[in-house]
Amino acid sequence: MEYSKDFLLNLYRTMVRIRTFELRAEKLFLEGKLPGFIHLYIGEEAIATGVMANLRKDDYITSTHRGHGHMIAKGGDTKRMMAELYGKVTGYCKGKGGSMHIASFDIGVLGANGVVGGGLPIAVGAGLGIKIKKSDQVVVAFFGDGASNTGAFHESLNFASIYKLPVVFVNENNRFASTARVEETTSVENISDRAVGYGIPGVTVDGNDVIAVYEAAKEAIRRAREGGGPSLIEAKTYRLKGHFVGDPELYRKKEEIEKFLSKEPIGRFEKKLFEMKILNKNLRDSIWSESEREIDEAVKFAEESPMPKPEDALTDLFVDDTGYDY
Ligand SMILES: Cc1ncc(C[n+]2csc(CCOP(=O)(O)OP(=O)(O)O)c2C)c(N)n1
Repeated sequence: MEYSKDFLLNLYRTMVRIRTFELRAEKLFLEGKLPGFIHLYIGEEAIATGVMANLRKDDYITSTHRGHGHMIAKGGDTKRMMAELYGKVTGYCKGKGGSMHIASFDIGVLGANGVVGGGLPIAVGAGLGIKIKKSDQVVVAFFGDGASNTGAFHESLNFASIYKLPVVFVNENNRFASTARVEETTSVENISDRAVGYGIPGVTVDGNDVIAVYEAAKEAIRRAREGGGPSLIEAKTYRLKGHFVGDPELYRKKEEIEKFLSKEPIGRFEKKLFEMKILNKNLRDSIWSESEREIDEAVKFAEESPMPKPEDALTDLFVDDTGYDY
């Protein structure tokens, strides 16, 4: 398939922006500037980027504890994201969500979720809402290989299949659930094989190839939008960093990570764009420095923003008026 130069460069730019954000978050966390926990998406950028290139602003996603990349690719503002990581009042959730729980309904991000598998039933609920409203929006649920072993995964696929909901389940198989290897915890070689049990299409793609992800998502999203129901995409990738920043990583050897560095999505795509003469050294350098500048500004915004007030600790936790008369 033919792609425009702008389209390909936009994919590249999005992946670079995610990587830059993540590398900075890692550095800031190690410097003790960020509270809580940080789980990085480094090495998995092609998945969020390839999927989101098919979505509209009014489509929905649900995300995981490793959700910064999803948020950036869906159109999130890195200033408000960074402020959230700092726990500041200008953050997406006024500093109360932190890294693992960023949500923004106005761009369709129904929430990142610290509960493994927790985003799947939420996506199914949103899919049911879309069906009742008879709109042509779609929902994408992102989740890890570990999440595919939870009850929530199986119930969600079953329910979405029965009601033919417009949900695309995107499994990010980065081969680890915390310290456990996928082959030790998962009954099938390909997580996409599980789609058969629910009567829906399932496909495995190279999750480090942004175009392969884009194409698989395009087909699944088209199908969902046209009323064809859910599907399952497994994007095989590799988590280049620890489970969280600070993870001693006793469960794998350095050589293993080095082996996967040659397959990482940004370098691979960059090579392709150089060969196609779409990218040259100057343009590449300017995309990376533009991205660094964006993140510098995000950090400045976050650092200069105020902390939430203690008396506001319990606001925004409950809905004041549901609109229902119980
Ligand atoms: C229901 C639940 N069980 C256990 C945990 C602890 N936990 C946090 S992340 C994680 C591993 C998740 O692995 P996976 O779904 O593959 O996502 P990845 O971290 O690889 O992106 C676990 C077990 C949790 N947060 N929620």
